[in-house]
Formats: sequence, C-alpha cells, structure tokens
Amino acid sequence: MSTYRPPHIAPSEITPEDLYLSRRAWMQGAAALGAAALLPEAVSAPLEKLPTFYKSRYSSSEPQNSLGQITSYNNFYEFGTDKGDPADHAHTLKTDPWVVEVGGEVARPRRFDIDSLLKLAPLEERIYRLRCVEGWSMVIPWVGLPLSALLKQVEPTSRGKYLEFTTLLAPEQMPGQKTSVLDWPYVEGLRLDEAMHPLAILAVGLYGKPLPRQNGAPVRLVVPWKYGFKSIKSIVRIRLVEKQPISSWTRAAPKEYGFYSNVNPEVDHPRWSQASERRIGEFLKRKTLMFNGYADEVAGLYKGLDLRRHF
Ligand SMILES: Nc1nc2c(c(=O)[nH]1)N[C@H]1C(S)=C(S)[C@@H](COP(=O)(O)O)O[C@H]1N2
Ligand SMILES: [Mo]
Repeated sequence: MSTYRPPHIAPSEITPEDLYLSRRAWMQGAAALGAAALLPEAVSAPLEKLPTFYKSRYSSSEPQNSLGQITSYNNFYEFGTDKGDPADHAHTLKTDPWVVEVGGEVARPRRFDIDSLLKLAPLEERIYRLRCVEGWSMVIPWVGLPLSALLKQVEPTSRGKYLEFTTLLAPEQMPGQKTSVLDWPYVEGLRLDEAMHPLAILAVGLYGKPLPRQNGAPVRLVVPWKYGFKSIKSIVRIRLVEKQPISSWTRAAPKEYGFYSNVNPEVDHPRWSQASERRIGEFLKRKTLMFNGYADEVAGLYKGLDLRRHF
C-alpha cells in the first residue's frame, strides 16, 4: 500500500476547483441542451434504447441534476481520479457483449447478458439522491430494476449472507487500472437483507437512455442510502458469500471507509465532517440527512447496530 495516496480530499480543500468543475459541469449541461454532440461517445452504450419503463413511487421529488452534470462530474477511478476523467476516457470501455456472472452460495448460478437482466423485472425510473463521501451530492433519474429480482432467480443458500460485487478488470480498456491508486478490480459488498431491500437497484440507464459509460455502463449498483462508493459500476460478477466481503475502499483505508458506509451526518469521516453536502450546481451547502433521507425506509435494517462502530 506504499503507493497509496488518499484520493479523497477534504471538501474545504477542494472548494475552488470544485466550483470550477461545477461551472464546467453546468456549462456542459447547458451545451448539451443546445448541442447533444458535445457529450456524444460516452453517452451511447451498449443498448440502442431502453425498453419501456415505469415511474417508481420510490422517487425523490427534488429537482434533478442535468444530464451534463451527471455525465461530466464522476468518480470512476478506472478512468482516472479527476472528476472530468471518466467523461474524457471512458469511451474505451467495451460494453457489448457483456455478461454478469452470479454464483457462490446460490442454488442456481447463472450468467446474465444485458437482455436477460432486462427481462427479470419491469424497468422503473427511480429518481434518487447520490451522496458522495467527499461531500457533494446529485439527484439522478436512474432506470433500473430491483436487485432482489436477480437474487430471486439464483436462490441464495442459507450460507449466502453477503454479496460481493466486482467491476470488470481490463487495463487495456480502463487505463486507471494500470495505476495502483486502488487494488483492482474494484470490489464492493452488501449484506443480503440490504441487497433485498426494494430501494437497492441495478441501474441500466439514466435520463431514459442506456447508462453512459462514465456512469457505469452497462450495469451498476445504486444503493441510495449509502455513500456513493458503494454503488459499484460496470459489474461483471456477483457472488453470494458467507463472510463479510472486504471492499476496495476498506482495503485501501480501513479507518476511513467501513463496510456499511451508510450516509450519516453524525459520524464524521476521520479527515472531515459529513454534516453537510453541496448539491452539484448549487452554491450553498445543505444539511446531510440520515441515511441520505431514506431513514423511514431503511433504518430498520440497522436496529441494534452501533452505527459509530459499524460506520
Ligand atoms: N467501479 C467503480 N465504481 C464506482 C467508483 C469507482 O471508482 N469505480 N466510484 C464510486 C464513487 S466514489 C461514487 S461517488 C459513484 C459515482 O457515481 P456517478 O459517477 O455515476 O455519479 O460511483 C461509485 N462507483
Ligand atoms: Mo464517492
């Protein structure tokens, strides 16, 4: 881990650049309205278009961030550590064909291509807040399906207590994987009951279109009550396992990134506060809400758990 340098900089330190980037995102958003050609290559992948989808009752009613903001201000370290890197570099990711292998402690291991994933459940639009551990947030109109629909197909055994998700490992397509900023491939984990919760989705699109590459095409996890890094992109493997998996961020900095990583304004990151956040495109900060505002739905999952110890 000697080459590791903490990539998450305190929000107070990054404000000027952050504001620059948010202006850039805003301008790209404005440009996108006039000339979609400015955001082209990374935006179309891998499907031509999504099947019909329904509007979900779980959606937030807040104003949504623009497509330009959502596709130009990203964390996807496989393509670099700057917020603009994924939009600039993700065009090299090959998303077709794509297979998600689901195995481990399941009665029916299965490989899903994107078409078979789309057939698991009706597609829904879910407008969710995404809260990054770095202190910014966005509101994103995802299109996806409940992760529970996939789990029902593979039938976890009694030993399948956790899920371990893995991103594609392909340094030729993902130049960031030639650096040692993280241990590749990117890995994340959930407890089975978290994964079965109706708010947890596999997203295949946003703004009504197939997922742009910089947002994790062709399929990524979205867990809206947890910090953004739990929502792993470009997934190729899901394994049911008996023991709590070690995620890439926990491996890199265990004191900073715990397994649960529930959004919690009362538990500071060791190097900065989590009490407030800046919505991309806004100037003033807002208060961060417990479980990112989804406490009514998910607090019950953590009854009896000390959230300071299990951060
Ligand atoms: N494979 C992979 N998934 C990832 C990341 C990453 O670097 N690699 N970054 C995470 C972080 S820190 C955040 S905040 C979200 C950002 O999602 P977005 O760029 O679609 O807004 O993706 C998460 N998923
Ligand atoms: Mo993040």
